[in-house]
Amino acid sequence: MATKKDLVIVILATFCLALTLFTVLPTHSSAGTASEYDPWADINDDGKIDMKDISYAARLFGAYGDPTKSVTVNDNWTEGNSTFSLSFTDSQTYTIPVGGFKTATFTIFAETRTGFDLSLDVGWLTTGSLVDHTSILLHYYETIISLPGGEIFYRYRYRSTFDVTSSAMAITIQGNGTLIYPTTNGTFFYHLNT
Ligand SMILES: [Ca+2]
Repeated sequence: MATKKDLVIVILATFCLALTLFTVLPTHSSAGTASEYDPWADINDDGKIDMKDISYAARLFGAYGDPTKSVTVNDNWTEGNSTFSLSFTDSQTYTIPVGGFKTATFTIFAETRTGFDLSLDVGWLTTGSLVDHTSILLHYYETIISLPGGEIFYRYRYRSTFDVTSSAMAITIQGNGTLIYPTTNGTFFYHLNT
């Protein structure tokens, strides 16, 4: 003997079948269609809403419970920072293990009284050896006249994201201090993300 639950399943299945038959051109893209993909409705997480999702819900029709959903977060990241103080044309190198991450974002804030460019070298290391690198000149973006006698402070701000293609990266920041105003002070930040 058919139960009420069975009847509901039959009605739902019939409705879905009719829906399928009257759909002229099903598409995987949400563009140009009346309904948009909702990952919460994709019960089996296969990237499409179809009978498999609906039949699963139909089988559980009438059930009650706690609506809290378990979510797995795959995103993983780490970050760090360090201050530097470079005299004259000294340089500071940071070697950062980046294995297992996809992107590395580097941010530098610095201040000097020279007004010359800072140079930055971004290197990719494999088993400790430099396999590739790129050199970048950092230009100051702001001048601040803050001292008597016309001394000028220059501020630098840099941020860029690189694809990780090795197990470690070496970041070298080099100052361009003069004999008169030799010191460049700043902070280096890194953020690694999967
Ligand atoms: Ca699905």
